[in-house]
Amino acid sequence: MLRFPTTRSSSSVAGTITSVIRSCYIGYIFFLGIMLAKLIILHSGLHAPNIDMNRQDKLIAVGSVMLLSFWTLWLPRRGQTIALISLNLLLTLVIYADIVYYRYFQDFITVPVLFQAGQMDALGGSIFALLRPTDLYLFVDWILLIAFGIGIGLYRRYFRTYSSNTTFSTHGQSHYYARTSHFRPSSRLMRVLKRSANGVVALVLGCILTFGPIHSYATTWAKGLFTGNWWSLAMYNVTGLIGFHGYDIYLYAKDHLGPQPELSQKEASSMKLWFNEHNAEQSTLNDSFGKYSGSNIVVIQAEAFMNFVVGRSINGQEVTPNLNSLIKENTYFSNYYHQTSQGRTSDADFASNGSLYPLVSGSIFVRYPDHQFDTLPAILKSKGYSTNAFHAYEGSFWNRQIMYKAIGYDRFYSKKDYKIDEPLGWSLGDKSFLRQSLNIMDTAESIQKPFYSFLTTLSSHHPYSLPADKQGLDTGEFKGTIFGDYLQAVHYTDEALGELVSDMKQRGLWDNTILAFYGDHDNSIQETSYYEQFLGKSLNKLDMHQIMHQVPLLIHLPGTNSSVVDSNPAGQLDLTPSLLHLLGISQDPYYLMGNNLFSGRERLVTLRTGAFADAKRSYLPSENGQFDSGTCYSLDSRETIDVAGCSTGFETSKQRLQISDDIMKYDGIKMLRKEESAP
Ligand code: GP9
Ligand code: MN
Repeated sequence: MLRFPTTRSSSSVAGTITSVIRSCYIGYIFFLGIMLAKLIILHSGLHAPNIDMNRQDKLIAVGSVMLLSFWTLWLPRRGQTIALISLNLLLTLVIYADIVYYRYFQDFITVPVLFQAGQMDALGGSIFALLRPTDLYLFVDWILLIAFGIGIGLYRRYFRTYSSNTTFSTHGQSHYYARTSHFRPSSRLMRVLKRSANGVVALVLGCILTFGPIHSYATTWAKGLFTGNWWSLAMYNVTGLIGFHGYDIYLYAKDHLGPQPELSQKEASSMKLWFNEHNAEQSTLNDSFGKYSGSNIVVIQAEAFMNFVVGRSINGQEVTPNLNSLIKENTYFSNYYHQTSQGRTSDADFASNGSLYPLVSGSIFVRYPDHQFDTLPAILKSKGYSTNAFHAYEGSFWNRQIMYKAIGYDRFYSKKDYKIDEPLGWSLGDKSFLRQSLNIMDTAESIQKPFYSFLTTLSSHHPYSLPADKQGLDTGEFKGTIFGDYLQAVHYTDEALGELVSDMKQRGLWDNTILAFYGDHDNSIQETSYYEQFLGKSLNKLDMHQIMHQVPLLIHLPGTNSSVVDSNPAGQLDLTPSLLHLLGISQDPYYLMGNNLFSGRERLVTLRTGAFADAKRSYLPSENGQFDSGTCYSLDSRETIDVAGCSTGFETSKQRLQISDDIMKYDGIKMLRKEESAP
């Protein structure tokens, strides 16, 4: 703390200011106020769903600053001042780094970002373009503090010169020094006790202010966020910036630090053995192996596009006329399952491109972007393909811009790369999105043929409300319901698919490109009555299970126009092994858990819940996870059969999920590769 002689002559403005600063309460409250102001400045620069911070958000902000700083109240005054100034410096830098990073990536800095070298590439030389003159508001307190420090310095200098010429100087030590240097032991003890109590009060208050509102958010509108953890911005809206970083550090520590879980040699060998057997089973050198070698690949993952609409009409109008006519000339998998979990779109993406099961909790994209995987883009890139991902939304959503780089895409075209000439729903309408994406992959100099392009549509996202001029169906009795809106949205996306196919034909891409089109997951509309009304029949548990878990998969093979309908169960994990097969790329060196859909073998498809389907049966697990409490159905009779009939499939599925979970947890592919390359 700054100390001044407190003689009568010096008890001026500066004396008042310094005594105010000396008061630990005022200094601390001042610090909290400044940090709150800075967090409000940060928030006002985000285009966050919550435009303004509400009162609870501000309580969380103050509370979390208190949690970071309560301990400074235990320090003597000089130490407290130094600690608060240091904390201010540190927090201001964190806030500013987040502001600049957010301007480019629409995301906050996380631990994996810090650890992934090259992550900031994209910022590169453009960092100066991201700075704004108004950023200076963040540093106003520093400027004032420096000015104040200089002022005090000058004042002291002046006062010393002045006092050396007066009788006051002969008094030697100031009153202040006199006070502080002659403490009685009891008053010193009192001060220590008082400081301790202050710190504890700040800690308790910090906990209440932070965790009270967070708890109320997490149990209402943000339910499931801490397990789902789908988007940094959603997390920020619940926890505030400091809470966001705290939780991010906690997650990282949980996954990476502490006693690292190690896979035993025995488990590693059995994992390796499983893959050896699986690859041997799936590799089939039949006629279709390599038949389309060198073709371009375009994969379209369509938002909430379910299978029950395929081939159906409403009021005499087909819901998906374009997909229906494509099915007449291409290969259609009529019992294709989505295998997603909490990671929704990102799970479908990973299952399809990485051929491993999603996590029970959270998204692989968010939790393990730094783990090693064998992915379709990376494999194709190693074979000379240009690999690009396209999705006209914020690049940070589902951590895509980090993950896409990690899994082998040359470039990710996100919202900022599109002209928003057809604003629709969250972003750009699918018609324009597909048109612009095709134009990019066909004409961009950086994209050489053959190419692999992965496109994720968005217009048919929940809650499915399209403007009137985009509604092409007469949904009759469903008009005004979410189900009716869903049919409209799917119909619109189907039109977009139709336009893309014509465009591909016109550009001469249809005959040298494999096109795969599939839905990512269900539409979250759970009411059985809608489906019964739409399909005109009553539905049992198995019917609803299939409706909610099946999405269409269409594969166009260049040069063929015969219709093949494959009704054997299949799933998203099967996409990568199947496309590799068509291109003549052996799956042997890779760790992919899906089936090769062109091997001609019978298949078993496992869902994340432990449900499975093979050619004859379908098993639906119970909530308690016990095998016996689940239900086994015969797919011929569609009636329940003795659960024992599903025991082998249950064990197979359990083993698959376990292996996939071990790969995630132990960074298993990296580990197996290391073993392979060991002498
Ligand atoms: C947004 C889109 C939607 O980028 O992928 O994700 P979802 O909410 O369906 O998981
Ligand atoms: Mn989705």
